[in-house]
Amino acid sequence: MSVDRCRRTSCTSRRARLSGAWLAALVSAGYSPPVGAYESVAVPDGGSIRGKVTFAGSAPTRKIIPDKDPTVCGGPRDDPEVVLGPEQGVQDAVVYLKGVEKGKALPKPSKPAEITNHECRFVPHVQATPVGSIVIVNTDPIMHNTHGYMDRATVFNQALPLKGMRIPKPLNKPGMVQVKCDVHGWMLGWVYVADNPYYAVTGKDGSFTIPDVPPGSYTLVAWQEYTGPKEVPVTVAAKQPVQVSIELKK
Ligand SMILES: [Cu+2]
Repeated sequence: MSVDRCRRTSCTSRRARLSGAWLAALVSAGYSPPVGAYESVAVPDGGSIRGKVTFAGSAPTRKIIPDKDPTVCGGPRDDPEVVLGPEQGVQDAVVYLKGVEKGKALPKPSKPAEITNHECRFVPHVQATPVGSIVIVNTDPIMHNTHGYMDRATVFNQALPLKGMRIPKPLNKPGMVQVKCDVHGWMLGWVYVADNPYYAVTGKDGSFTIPDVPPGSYTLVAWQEYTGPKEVPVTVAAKQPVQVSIELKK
């Protein structure tokens, strides 16, 4: 992609440096050109997106049958695939604006995000954090092996044999990370890694607010682990709230 950019300007020598074997080596080493990177600007006239995510129908469940460490992990249970609150509101949906090029600065968390192995569940089950890092925690007196994937590629893979372990791991690439445990096959969690600040995780009633959005037209994505993503167009006017309702279904 940097080659396209070079075509419009004059950077023949840079193109030459990045050509052929060099570029292949960089790409295979995980390098991706910083094209389309998010730009931080002042947003004096931002509007807000307020909305509610709902689910059509009754909440499906999945059967969990722990086959290991029953004193910590508990017995068989039915876990909801969609956590529903009042009026079909969906808790723990991730809502975000797709492909935003500029806006307010990405927040710097006062401390890194954490995902905790607790009683053989990931707590929180769903979270969102800016690119940066996450601390993997084990509060159980048994071994967990926390394994994060993005598009089937490993993001982190960390054994935590002891209670009280806290291991920081980088989260450099934006996108949805599926978190599993290599010891307890039923454990499942999700971390949305954001490269722009316009995201939210829905509360118990399915509501969310995304503030300080530069006026313009966007694609809003609502994602839930069972239904997958749904995209809706949204237009934000200066200093105005816009209300959005999103109904998810499988
Ligand atoms: Cu585990």
